[in-house]
Amino acid sequence: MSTAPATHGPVVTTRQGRVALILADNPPVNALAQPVREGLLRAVQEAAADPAVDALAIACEGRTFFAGAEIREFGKPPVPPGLGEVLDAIEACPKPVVAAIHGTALGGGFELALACHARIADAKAAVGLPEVKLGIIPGAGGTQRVPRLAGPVAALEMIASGRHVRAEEARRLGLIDAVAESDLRAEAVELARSLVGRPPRRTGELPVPAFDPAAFDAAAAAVAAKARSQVSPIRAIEAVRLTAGGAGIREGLAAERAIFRELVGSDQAKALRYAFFSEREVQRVPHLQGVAPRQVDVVGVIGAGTMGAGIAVALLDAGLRVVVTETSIEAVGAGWDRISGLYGRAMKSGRIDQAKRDERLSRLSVTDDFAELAACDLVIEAAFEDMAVKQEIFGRLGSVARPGATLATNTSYLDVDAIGRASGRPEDVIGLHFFSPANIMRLVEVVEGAASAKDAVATGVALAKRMGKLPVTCGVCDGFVGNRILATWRQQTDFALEDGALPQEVDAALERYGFAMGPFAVADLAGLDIGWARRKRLAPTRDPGRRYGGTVADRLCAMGRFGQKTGAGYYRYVDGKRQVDPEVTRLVEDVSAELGRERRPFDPNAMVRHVRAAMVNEGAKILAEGVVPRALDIDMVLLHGYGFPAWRGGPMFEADAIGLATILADMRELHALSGPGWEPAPLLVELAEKGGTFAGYSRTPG
Ligand code: 3H9
Repeated sequence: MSTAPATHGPVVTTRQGRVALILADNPPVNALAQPVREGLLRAVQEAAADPAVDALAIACEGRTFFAGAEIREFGKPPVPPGLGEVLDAIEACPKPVVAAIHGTALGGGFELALACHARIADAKAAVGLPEVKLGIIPGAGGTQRVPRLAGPVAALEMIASGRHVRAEEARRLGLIDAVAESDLRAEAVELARSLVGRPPRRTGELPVPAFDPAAFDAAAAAVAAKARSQVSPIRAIEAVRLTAGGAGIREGLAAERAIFRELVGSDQAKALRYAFFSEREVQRVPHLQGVAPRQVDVVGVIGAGTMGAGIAVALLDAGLRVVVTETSIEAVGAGWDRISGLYGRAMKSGRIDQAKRDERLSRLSVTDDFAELAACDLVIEAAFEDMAVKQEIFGRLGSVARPGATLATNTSYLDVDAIGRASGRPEDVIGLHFFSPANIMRLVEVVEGAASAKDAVATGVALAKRMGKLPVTCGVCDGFVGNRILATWRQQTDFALEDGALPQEVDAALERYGFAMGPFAVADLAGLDIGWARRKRLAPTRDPGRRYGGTVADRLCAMGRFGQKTGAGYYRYVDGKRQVDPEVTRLVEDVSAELGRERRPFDPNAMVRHVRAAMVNEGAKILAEGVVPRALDIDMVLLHGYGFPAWRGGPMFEADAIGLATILADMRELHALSGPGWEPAPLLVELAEKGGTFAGYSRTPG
């Protein structure tokens, strides 16, 4: 081999003395697409055969080491060489091969590193096997090689969670051999050189370290319980158990590969691939393409309640300067305590250290002087959810904020247009609907009012991204996308109580469907009083011809049962533990009798079908009204803000997969039971009748 670089498509080999440095470059994330696999195979074979080469180092250009298999190739006929073949060549290489990891080595990328004879990573790098999040299991040795390095218990935890493991922890677990001190590539080459003359340490040939079988069983049981109906974590247990049980590497790899192949074509994997790509697509808002956001350095937050404090923390975490306003000196003190309290908790859990906390709080000021908002480029109002309160604030804000500042309301339901008009400059006004706790939850609905300037909306999107959030842009309607859909399907669960179900039965059915928590347990956690206040406010304008459904909740509230915080709600709470309450059972039965509704045996499947149909029907209305342009926008809201199971893709995706004719039939059944207001949406009828899908739907403008 000459010392001139040898190029095989996206893979180039250079020589560092007697070490071949193999560099791959496949932007943006070095996915192991076919040309990369082929290039790597040839480069490794050449270096192995080259008498002038003693050792090999594999590294990547760009922002990261290999981020895994090319996901877009899944479901298509495989084109050789397969990743397994490439990894076999690396592991079998008679000369030492070292992986130099920067960025993230994920999935097949980390599996490639595991097939090398040693691994070095830079201090900021992370490794992981996130395949379960795509509905599959590692398919190129991850389930077989990680247990041989880190032991089966740690391996199971890592594979079933799909979490990223930082370099230092990876070193402690034995997954990598060294953390680079300064120059990753030079140190990788040096490491390769130091291994020359020793027999290569092949991960696949290592024995599985001794472990406690009871600990493994406990970890497996925990994984199975958490997975609920998601298949991939359960199948991952199977593959790791095989290694733990002493299977040889060949047998293990074959079994792993068989499970991988089986899962890659499954409905859950398809849904999770859709969720992966939609999460990225949703951030490309068609009508905002090319619109430059406004510059934002200082952000104001009006109100330091739970929501305002959470938003302030998220802004500080993103490196911004933050001015929080409150209405009195006492409230300023309480606001400061709330915000620093959140940092206190973050420190306690080890998420940040004292220096970081101090630096973040140094960018915060809390004041009772509204005029200080004049210094802000963007202001987020997080005051009480009341139109009069918000309009009064925006009236003042309109004159205090500097020209060109973006003014955002964190409303969950209220009309952003009416709030915008009160400011006198509605073109600057948008909605930024955060979810509680705002420093943790990823979803933000960016609400575009009828008069909002495009660059104001783009500014909201850009700020949310900068905060590490997932912005979904939508138009104005009652409850926007998420709360509007939630309101409809929650009503179906309320009806179910009146028609024969008990809260725990409904919760169990929806948890089996895949929600992390059933709706009544969630209601108890969130507090029943807010919904009660809203129902009382809307009571005078409620259509008496429509089924109500709120009677059970109203009665609970009238008894002072506001949920977990009062020790009782749909359940009772003893020492913080949720328990079924016979008093609620009686109350539910009494309400049915009073309303004259016959209590029938609860049919969980029917209820789930109705819940799903209600979601999809409302989604169809949202699409037809142009509140969002694409079905995927709706799915991403439900997945990231409402606990909808990701492995179902989202209600609109699932509806397409089931077939819209079936959903329409469910909706007709639901209409018959629930009465006026529950008619199938015209778009659902239209698409079902012509065999269309929501994914294929695009609204004719106008
Ligand atoms: C696997 O490896 C199976 C093996 O066990 C067995 C094989 C036999 N493929 O997220 P970003 C795209 S399964 C194709 O915005 P970031 C992404 O769509 C795989 N495309 O960047 C986006 O495209 P666009 C296991 C991919 O910096 C662009 O790259 N690996 C892939 O915020 C930038 O992505 C994973 O599951 C891919 N593998 O985050 C890792 N990855 O610009 C998945 C990304 O058109 N990837 N793209 O929208 C990630 O977690 C993040 O992308 C990463 C970077 C952390 C790497």
